[in-house]
Amino acid sequence: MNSAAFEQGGNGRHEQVTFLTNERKMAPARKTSIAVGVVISLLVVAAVVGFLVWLFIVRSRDLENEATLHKHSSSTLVYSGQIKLLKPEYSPIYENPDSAEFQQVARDLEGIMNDTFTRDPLLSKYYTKSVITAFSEGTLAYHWSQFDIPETDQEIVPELTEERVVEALRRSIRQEGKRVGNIAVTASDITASSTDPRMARDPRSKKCFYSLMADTTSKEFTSPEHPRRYPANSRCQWQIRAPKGYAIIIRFRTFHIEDDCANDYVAIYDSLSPDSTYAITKQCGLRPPTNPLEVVSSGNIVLVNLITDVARRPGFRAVYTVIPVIAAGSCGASLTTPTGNFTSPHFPSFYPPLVDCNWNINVPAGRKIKMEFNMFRVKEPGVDTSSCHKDFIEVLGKKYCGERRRLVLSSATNTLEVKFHSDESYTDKGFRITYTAFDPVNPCPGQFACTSGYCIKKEQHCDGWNDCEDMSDEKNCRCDDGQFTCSNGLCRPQYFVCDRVNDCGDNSDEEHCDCGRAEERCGDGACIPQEFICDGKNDCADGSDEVSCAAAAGICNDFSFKCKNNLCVNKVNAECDREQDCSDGSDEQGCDCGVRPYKHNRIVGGQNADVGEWPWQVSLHFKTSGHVCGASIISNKWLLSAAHCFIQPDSAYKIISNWLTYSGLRDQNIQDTVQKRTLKNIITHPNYDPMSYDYDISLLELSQPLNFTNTVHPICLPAPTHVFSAGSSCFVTGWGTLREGGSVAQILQKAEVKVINDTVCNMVTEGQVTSRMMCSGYLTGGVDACQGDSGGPLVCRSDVGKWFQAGIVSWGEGCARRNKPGVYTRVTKLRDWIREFTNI
Ligand code: 4AZ
Repeated sequence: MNSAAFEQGGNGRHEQVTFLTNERKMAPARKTSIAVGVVISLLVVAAVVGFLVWLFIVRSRDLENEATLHKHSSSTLVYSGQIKLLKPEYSPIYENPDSAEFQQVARDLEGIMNDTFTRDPLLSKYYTKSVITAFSEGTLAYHWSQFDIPETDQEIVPELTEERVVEALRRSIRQEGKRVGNIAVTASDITASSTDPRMARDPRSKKCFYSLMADTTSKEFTSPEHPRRYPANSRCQWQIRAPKGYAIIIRFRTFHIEDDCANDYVAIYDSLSPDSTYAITKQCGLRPPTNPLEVVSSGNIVLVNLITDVARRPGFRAVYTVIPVIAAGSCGASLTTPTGNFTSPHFPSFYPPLVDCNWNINVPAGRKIKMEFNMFRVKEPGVDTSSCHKDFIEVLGKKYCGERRRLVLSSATNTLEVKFHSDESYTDKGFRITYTAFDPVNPCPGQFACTSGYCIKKEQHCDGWNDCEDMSDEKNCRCDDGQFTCSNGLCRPQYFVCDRVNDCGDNSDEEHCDCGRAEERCGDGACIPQEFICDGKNDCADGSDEVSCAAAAGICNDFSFKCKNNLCVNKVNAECDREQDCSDGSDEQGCDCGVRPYKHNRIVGGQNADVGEWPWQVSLHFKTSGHVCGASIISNKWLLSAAHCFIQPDSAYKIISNWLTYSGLRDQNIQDTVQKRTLKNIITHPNYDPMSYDYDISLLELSQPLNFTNTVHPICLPAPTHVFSAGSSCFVTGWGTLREGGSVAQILQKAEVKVINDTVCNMVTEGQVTSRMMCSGYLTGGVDACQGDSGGPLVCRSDVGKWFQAGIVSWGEGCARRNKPGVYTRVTKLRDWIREFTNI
């Protein structure tokens, strides 16, 4: 019964309680059987309790332990490299993985490797398999071996080094003799290096594996399903060969891989194994057509891998062809002209691995040589630029590597030797160098000669700015009355002192700026009493006394970020900073803006913008006059511009049908990616004042929405409380005139400008700026917006890499003049007005 009761009840504890409760009421004649029942019950109880204890205590502890162990998941190590075979002699038949010859030798070699690793006391525990993937002249066999380490043995991983794997192979081959079947192997010519297990492919499996033969014609290969998106988790490999005596050049015509190289990438090897010793490069992201990836091998083999995860992109289209090995690696020359230039081999394609070049420059006796690097990228992962032990250029006994923007070197005599060396791994775009002979007595005729070798305009000497880049133009200068003498000898305008910007470079203009006792400094340098900090009122003109107030968490003041639910965040620039600050998440909404889909590279120098570099930039064309003003994309239907582009004495500028907008444009004469739109509406600010240019802002509604692409993308609008701090670098872009009174640009121009302190801005404009305006540029002049840039954006990059529009090009006294920076409409001040009309 009990057991039946147990079985029926299915719950031991409940059944037992009922039984005991009833027991006390039973007659003595039935006591014995009851006692037996009790004993059995107690035993059952004990069993049940025991089971429960095991279930809840012991088992859960085991599960916990298991969970801890799961934190270290199992790992796979793959080592890939090459083995030199003395026999068999090389034959092209080994290039075909389907041939009986390939399969026979591959099997024999795999056998040697299997024996090696299964006999090794450590490696045998984790060894899974070895695969021969290719043969090339030499005879070189390419291999990889896989080791799977269970989660319980993770501490062993550091012991499974490439040295350990190579050593095991060498030792085994030395001991076992050098022959297996038809194969003869030397123990010394074996390499292996750790590689991403996702690159371990077997050519016999045929899955996304290709053998290509390069010749003098251009042939093409693409990522799977290109131009549609590549499949998730693609692991593809292209082995490319060329006839003996040739190298291979691969030019990627389109390249769009996911942006994070840890997930998706293309890796190229100067080998047929994904052996990191021979890696040429690893790339990901979206490359603009102006910055294509082009690589050159050192010999007649190259391996291209595509590795992807779940994110899918269009992938790539590449063309490949051959160049003679002699031409591929040939470089260097004897140069005797008084000026000239030279580049790394195949510039701007990647230079090949394994080259050594010498340039010997010789100019007439009595002259010296000045050499300028216009472009310099000789960068390798993990190389310290102070040692440059891999690829380098050597001049005057010093090695240079890494990435440099500009560098000038001068020789001590009339000859100069430049050496370039690339080793077997990782190559880069290289360099372009120009040189000139100069007279050491008068190195810069009519100009000031910097110690750095630059020649600068005489007026730039002692103007307070480091034009020489080594300060040599600003040393030993006498400062004027209105100037402050920095500790490093620089002269700076007096009003730069204590403005919280390090204008001297050595911070001496910002020392001794303490406010009085019991006072604090505002962001703009003004002093306020300490008790005004975080008192809920704005005492500093820039609100810096109320921005970071712990006690005021959630309390709204004029400088708080206001969430959609009307709660406040007291944090500087809380919007779109990839951290959720508002409880309703509204600070991180509408943040698909201010990013440029194309990956940009410093190779694109100068002031010409690259394709897709400023995808929010718009050109406004008026009737038949062509470009007259700029604008920025703030949504697919709305553009932001200046009011003065439309409010002119000639009322034709107000007529919407007279305008055509061009988005996705770089070159005014190339309109292939352009999206042209007519206007539906022009809204100029009702307070716009054509005398003072106050409220110089307009909104343009498009008749048809824009399609966002790689070259058309909106800019982020800053919250009204967004801070663009004085001294920070921003960019202004446009097709405006290249100088005052000049003609407009054909190619979109970019200029880096600095946000100028409001007090300084007010001084230099003699009080003409209102709170709806801000200054940006340089007081030395030289860099500025100009006529035709009006309406275009001034954009600044946030800490998380998003671009925000700080200003709209509005006015200035001339262009790029000294002490006359550009004046911009302050977008933050008019942010609410923008929202009112556009709901953005
Ligand atoms: C203009 O006329 C203009 N230097 C725009 C910007 C500046 C000057 C003039 C700033 O459109």
